[in-house]
Amino acid sequence: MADWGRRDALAALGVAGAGLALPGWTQARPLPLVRNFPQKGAMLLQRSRAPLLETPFELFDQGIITPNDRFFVRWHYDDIPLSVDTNAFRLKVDGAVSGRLAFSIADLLKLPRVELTAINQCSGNSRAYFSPRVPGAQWGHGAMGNARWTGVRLKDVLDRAGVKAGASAVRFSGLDRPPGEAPWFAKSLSVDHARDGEVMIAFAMNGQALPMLNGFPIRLVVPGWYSTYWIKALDHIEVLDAPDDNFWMAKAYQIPATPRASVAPGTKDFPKLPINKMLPRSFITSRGSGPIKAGAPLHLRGIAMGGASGVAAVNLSVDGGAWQKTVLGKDHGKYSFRGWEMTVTQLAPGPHRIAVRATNTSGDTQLPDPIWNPGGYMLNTIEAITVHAA
Ligand SMILES: Nc1nc2c(c(=O)[nH]1)N[C@H]1C(S)=C(S)[C@@H](COP(=O)(O)O)O[C@H]1N2
Ligand SMILES: [Mo]
Repeated sequence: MADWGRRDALAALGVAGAGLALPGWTQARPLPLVRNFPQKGAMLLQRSRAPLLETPFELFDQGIITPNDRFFVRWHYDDIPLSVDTNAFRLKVDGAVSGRLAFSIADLLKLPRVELTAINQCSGNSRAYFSPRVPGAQWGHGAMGNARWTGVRLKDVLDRAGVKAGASAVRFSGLDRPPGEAPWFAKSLSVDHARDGEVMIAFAMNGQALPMLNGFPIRLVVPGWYSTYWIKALDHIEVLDAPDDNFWMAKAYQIPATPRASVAPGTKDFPKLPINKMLPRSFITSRGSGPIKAGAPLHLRGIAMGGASGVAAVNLSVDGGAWQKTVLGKDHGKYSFRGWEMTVTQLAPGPHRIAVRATNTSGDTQLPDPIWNPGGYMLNTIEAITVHAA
């Protein structure tokens, strides 16, 4: 509680948003580390109800797969499923289909299996680094995770129900319930996207059942798209014959229709569109603390993502110098984190700024200048660390 207080007080004073007053502030955010959530290990507590749990950044240095018990958690509403009777559970498919269907878990398990490693990243991952600050959960970089998902193709489920010609969108919702008259949490994809053969209904994560807080018994996986679309505890698929005008599609999760989803800070009126594909990002995870040896080789490693396409290259720059190519780790598919490493030599005594930049196979790259939008979405500015050689 004391930690919350300190953070809030600093934010209220405008100190946290200043960006230059507190060196190290952003790396040592005072969120409490808690262990009291079911099926979860030590997580940074953003909020208890509805749960918002952040993965401590150090974990990303341990490998490119995020363990289930350390995977971040985000729910909009308090009333979330705490247990599910898997025998009684049904996934209903209705709307503009030739036959309404209700799939049991056993029915789903009979469909062809698919497996894919993919990053689940919240639209507001890294929101705490927006300057000026924006409302919403002040996530550091830990509202993302990478897992091997096992499940069935959404297309196979839709084909069994028979999507009617002329259908426009497919809407998804889960077992969580809104309070009072609040709008049901539901997101939709175009029919073509829903039937692309990549979007999947996952029942396993890293070879195990999904943790309850990550969507047990089944969730949607929308590779390359922000996880607002990855509906958890999915129990209803509705095929629509017109574009979805529900609150969560038409009003929430809107981004500026501008390059990099960026507008001048404070701008409220701008053409908008629903958030969609992810962008390339990269991080240095081997952030040592304390001084490093001047003149000695410094080994650095980290992770990168391509976003909606694979990682083509990760480059590193020391003190604003030329971008040098790092060595990429094993390729686990275009939607997965990709490890990278590099040894930097001969750092003169003093501070050094080391920046890292990912470029994806579509040619999109990270830029150094910050972006801003009122939702605090899609931050993908180049990340840098400062090391001290002595
Ligand atoms: N049913 C349901 N699914 C949901 C949400 C939700 O509130 N309810 N939140 C979405 C958002 S915004 C995010 S960031 C991801 C988080 O997935 P995770 O909790 O497994 O990390 O779930 C998505 N799916
Ligand atoms: Mo999110």
